[in-house]
Amino acid sequence: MIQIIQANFITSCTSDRDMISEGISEVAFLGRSNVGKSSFINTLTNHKNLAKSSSTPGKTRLINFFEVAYKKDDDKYIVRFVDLPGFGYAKVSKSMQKEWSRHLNYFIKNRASIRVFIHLLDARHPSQKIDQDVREYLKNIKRDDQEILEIFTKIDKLNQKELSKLKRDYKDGIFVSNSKKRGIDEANQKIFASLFG
Ligand SMILES: Nc1nc2c(ncn2[C@@H]2O[C@H](COP(=O)(O)OP(=O)(O)OP(=O)(O)O)[C@@H](O)[C@H]2O)c(=O)[nH]1
Ligand SMILES: [Mg+2]
Repeated sequence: MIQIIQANFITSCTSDRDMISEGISEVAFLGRSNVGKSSFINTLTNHKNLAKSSSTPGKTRLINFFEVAYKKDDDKYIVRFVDLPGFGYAKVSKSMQKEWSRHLNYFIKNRASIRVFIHLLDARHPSQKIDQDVREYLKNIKRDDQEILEIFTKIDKLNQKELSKLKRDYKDGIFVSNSKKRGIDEANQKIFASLFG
């Protein structure tokens, strides 16, 4: 039985210069703006407002770090969750979007502590161009000691038939609802397995 027994906010980093030091294994959450990254961190850790979520896209603008303690049998494992700003948020200026993506790209590629990339996709729109691009991008930059997990959010918005089809189409996917707390235990087991084998 694997459980998260503790989670707390560490810090927010705005640029490469104020980045916190590495060393502890990290899980990076990425995906389109509004897909439910921050909400997923909250449901995984069983906290209401650890990561700030909002119905307004573009809520997360900094790189936010959380310290998380997993418990398995009698052992405790400390890791970090990293909540990243969403891609494709239209309501900021082009130059700001460019600055963000440059900064994020640098972070994702150079952060040695990242062990797991969590790519979140909206269960209702699983094959958007931007997600295909993210999938390719992650495959290309992934090192041997890193894993990628694809998590489909908002499955509460699908009917049974649509969900079955999605599961057939994405055999390795993990399917969750943050609002209905579905799929969360399985997600935690898979994240833990990706981190610690
Ligand atoms: N129905 C439903 N709504 C969800 C689910 N997960 C998140 N939401 C809603 O989707 C909206 C966006 O959620 P966030 O967690 O802020 O999304 P985000 O990916 O962190 O967004 P950015 O920080 O802007 O990149 C909020 O209104 C959430 O309540 C889910 O599983 N089901
Ligand atoms: Mg967010």
